[in-house]
Amino acid sequence: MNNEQLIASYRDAGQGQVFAFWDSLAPAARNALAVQAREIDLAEVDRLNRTLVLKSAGGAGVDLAGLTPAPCTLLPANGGDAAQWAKARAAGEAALRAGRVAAFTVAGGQGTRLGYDGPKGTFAVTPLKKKPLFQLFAEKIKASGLRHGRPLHWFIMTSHANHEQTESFFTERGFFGLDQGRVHFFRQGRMPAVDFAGKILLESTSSLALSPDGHGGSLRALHRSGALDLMQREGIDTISYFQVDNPIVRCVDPAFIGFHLLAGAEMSSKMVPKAYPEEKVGHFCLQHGKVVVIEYSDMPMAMQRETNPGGALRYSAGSIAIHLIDREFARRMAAGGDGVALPFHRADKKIPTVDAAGRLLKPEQANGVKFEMFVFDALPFARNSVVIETAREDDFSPVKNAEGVDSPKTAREDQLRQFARWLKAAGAVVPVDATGLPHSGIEVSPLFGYDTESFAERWNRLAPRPAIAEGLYLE
Ligand code: UD2
Repeated sequence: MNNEQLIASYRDAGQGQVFAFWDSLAPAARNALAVQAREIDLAEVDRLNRTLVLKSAGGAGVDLAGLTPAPCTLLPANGGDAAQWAKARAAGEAALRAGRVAAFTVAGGQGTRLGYDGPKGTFAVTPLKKKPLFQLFAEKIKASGLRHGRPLHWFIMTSHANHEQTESFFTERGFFGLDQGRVHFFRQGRMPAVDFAGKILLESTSSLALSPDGHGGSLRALHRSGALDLMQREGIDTISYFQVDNPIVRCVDPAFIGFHLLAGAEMSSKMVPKAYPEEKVGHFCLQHGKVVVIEYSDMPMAMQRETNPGGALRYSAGSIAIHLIDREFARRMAAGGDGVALPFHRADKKIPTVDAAGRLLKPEQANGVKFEMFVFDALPFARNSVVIETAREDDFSPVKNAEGVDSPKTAREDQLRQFARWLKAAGAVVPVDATGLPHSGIEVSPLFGYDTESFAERWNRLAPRPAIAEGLYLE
């Protein structure tokens, strides 16, 4: 399609304003605008305008009909079957030994709430060594590979805004000891923002207002980037999905992998019981016989506060955004068709744009709509979706806000508590406060130990054992 045809297609779609400044643009600026304009699926934008933007202000409304809490496999400590967990763990370990699993981090978000200017994965999180999130994950992934005798492939989804910075961060730091050939970066897709009349907004006279298409865009991006084909060539059929903001996540968890594979599931999830009704996590529910996640912002607060006769929260299973995804399921979702597609969600935002004279405008209030897909919306399309419980203190302590809940401070303290628990379980005496926080700043490298068992194995081989004191670093 040449530029004339491109411009005509926009005019025909009622989006001619995108080229309002075309005649005044220099050749390079024209080219840049045309490249962006070609990236847009105008039919998709038109569909979203009809279904999400023009239909109603403030969102399309999520279908809450017939919701019940989703069934979950509980931890042995909470009534689950210990033999079943042991069997699942063995099956997961076998899959890791066979090289069937890849790690996958979604790291395309903008991290606005944290107020950190850089890719979130480069944010320093550990208590002593101030390791960045990416290094922590790299070491966990390396440790798992060493344990199972099969180094893992690691896929990292970036955004257009942070891709180069992310890649050079890894290059400058020698890929944190990983084999560079097994670390794969790819960009997620972008969607144009529109005003409340459905018109695509310009960010400048020669660029569109584009933003990442949400973590749900990861399924398309895995496909488009060739990652799924690479996995197929490598014999990988299971993708271990986690978010970049969670330092204590188990990047690959044998028991979880085992439950997923033994059930023949196409997409599985971990849940933690919600800490309090207002906690900002999605809820695992069952709807029309399928597992769905209803986001905190979509579930009425009265429902979030509902309790069972015993007083426990009825919708207690909180989504911590840890999933296993079957490779071919990801391919099917990415291809779409036949009613198979992730829905888009509407978010009303303040979107910098230009006025009719091409001057930059910084709106004071929401002036338009961004479109995002959520990966958990794939769950109802999956065969045999499994939800298992995990212990919050071993899997979830995200860094979201600069201060208060889910902040660098809470994540640091949760790591310290975890190190103290591992030490105590291995027989060491560790002075802690009433919340389990050790009195001394200590740190354990994932290459020393990454869970109670692997830590104890290594600790028990140490002779002599170091004193538990400020600055103790075990690597
Ligand atoms: C997400 C979940 C919430 C809960 C919580 C746990 C949604 C809508 N909600 O909330 O239910 O599980 O996490 O921590 O997901 N990302 C991309 N590209 C994008 C957008 C996000 O890669 O276009 C990544 C981002 O880098 C991060 C993750 O997705 O790793 C979560 O994004 P978020 O911080 O916007 O999600 P949040 O905290 O609203």
